[in-house]
Amino acid sequence: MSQPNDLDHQTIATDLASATIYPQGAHLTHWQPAGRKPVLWMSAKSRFELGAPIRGGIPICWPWFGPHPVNPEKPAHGFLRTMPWRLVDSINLADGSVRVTYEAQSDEMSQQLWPHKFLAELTATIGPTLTVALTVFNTCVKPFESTGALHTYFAVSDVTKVKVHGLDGVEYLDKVDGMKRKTQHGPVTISNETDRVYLNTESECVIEDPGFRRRIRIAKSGSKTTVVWNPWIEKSKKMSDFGDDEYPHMICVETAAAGDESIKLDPGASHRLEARISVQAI
Ligand code: TA6
Repeated sequence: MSQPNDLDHQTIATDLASATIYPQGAHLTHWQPAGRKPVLWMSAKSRFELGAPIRGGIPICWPWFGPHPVNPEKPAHGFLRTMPWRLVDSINLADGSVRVTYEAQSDEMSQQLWPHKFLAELTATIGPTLTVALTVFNTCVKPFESTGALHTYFAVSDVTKVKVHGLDGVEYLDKVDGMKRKTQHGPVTISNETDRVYLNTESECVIEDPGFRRRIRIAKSGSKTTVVWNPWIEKSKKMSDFGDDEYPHMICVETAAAGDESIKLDPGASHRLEARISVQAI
């Protein structure tokens, strides 16, 4: 089984926080503010192989979210998360945070999967809070349309004890019930496989975790869709890179442009999808 060190990665360690980022997919796998537990969840069974998605942290899903809308042979959640990115900037900010910038651009392989030219930029500002932003530029001579997400996996003590606030009254597509449109009542709680695409919401979400005695806030911009996912028992067993006993310790709250929402970019235009993550003790 591949190990975390089998793939090139960058580690950042300051007095304020530590983080790990893999140039493959500009994939942030670890963020831990000083004095707190790690905030992002990683599967102990994740693969660390060229071209294979990493299970956990913040996968970048683009230029489509979920299965390809037409051709199921194409990689789920697009190809950006398995492309090679390059570190183009790393700067120590005045407040002690570190901001790193990675870039990837279309190439022959990507254009076989998706016939458009683009430049993608991922910035991560690492400190007591974490700000992650995906900016995509249309470098093509024709418009293109995409969907995507910062597919963030959060570490929790016990998912059955967690509440996700911020989605009360929001309509969602229930992917485990035939994509039925439903309305959220109160906080989201998890007691079985949960895969919901919350629509037309720009709200901040808060993961309330009594076991870890913390709240994780996820504010966002450039996104009108929030996805909440926990695979629960049977789906976990079907994923080779996800331990059978791991589902109680994670929840995905994803900052997305998907569901009813897609991003249309004219030549030269860009879109920025941003998540701002912070932690409070309770
Ligand atoms: O965001 C939830 C979801 O779309 C689920 O349906 C599940 O497929 C999950 O993403 C993980 O997808 P992956 O391709 O990373 O295994």
